[in-house]
Amino acid sequence: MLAAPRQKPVRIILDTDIAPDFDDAGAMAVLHALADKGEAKILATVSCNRYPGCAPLLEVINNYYKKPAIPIGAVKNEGANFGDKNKWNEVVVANFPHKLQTTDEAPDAIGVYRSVLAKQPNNSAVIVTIGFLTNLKNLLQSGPDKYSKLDGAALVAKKVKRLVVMGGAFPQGKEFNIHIDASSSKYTFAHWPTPVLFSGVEIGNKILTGNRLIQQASAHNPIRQSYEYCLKTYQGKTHPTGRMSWDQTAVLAAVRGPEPYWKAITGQIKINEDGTNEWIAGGSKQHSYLVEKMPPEEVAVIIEDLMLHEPR
Ligand SMILES: [Ca+2]
Repeated sequence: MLAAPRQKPVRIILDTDIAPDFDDAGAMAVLHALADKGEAKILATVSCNRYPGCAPLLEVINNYYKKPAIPIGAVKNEGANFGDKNKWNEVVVANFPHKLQTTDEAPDAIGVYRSVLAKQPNNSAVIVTIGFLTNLKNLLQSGPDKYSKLDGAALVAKKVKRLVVMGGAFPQGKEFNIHIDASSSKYTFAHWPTPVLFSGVEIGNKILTGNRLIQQASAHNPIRQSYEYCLKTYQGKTHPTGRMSWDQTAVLAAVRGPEPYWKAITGQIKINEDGTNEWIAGGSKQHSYLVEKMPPEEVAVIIEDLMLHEPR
């Protein structure tokens, strides 16, 4: 049998709030696994969260997977600042050497986005956001600079093939990533010039992972350490069945596409002032959201297999 023609790796920028919840750590494991399989190329990892441990944890995880050259950026000024009471982020960061001591030391995410995007082939980059939309609003509103003569909206239109979002509830509802910075969410989806794919909260709700990871991964693995600590302590309780895998679903869909895991329904999202979202069926924008196709238990196995990937 002939091998399938090798696809070019999908060029990914990951935008994460890695601190209020720990599925972001799982999502980074999935992304690094797909990169090591040749399916993805990680262009940058940026934080949309000013919480001090975010950029250091991005550095720790990128280093663990032997990709220390991946640019790291962070939101500046008015960005949200969220962690969890159990301080899992700092607990894990403290176990590894790292140069960035706090998120404030990372360069502005907008400079990172613009410098990376300017160098990409046209219509090639995929941005995955698994946090707040603050950076992406700022990117769209950015002006020309030393990296590109294009303003942010034109740069995105030229370079970004697709935005994939863990956020929203479909067909309507209220979800954390969207409502924390509702005005940025509203602006971003109203002005984004290329297709946007949403993995709503209802998708990851049914995909539980972590229990195999904490038994089988290396004890030195920061993703295992995140899950091992959080499955006992997160939000003051234990999580014996594992954790919902919202952020991993967005990364998987960004790299491999919705199929065969999910179907995609097209239309248009509407974000309200209070951060709730609605769906306009048949709307003219190029928006779509995932609906279940493969049983969630089967998707969980595929995601957790990727989370168990160890660096080469
Ligand atoms: Ca997240």
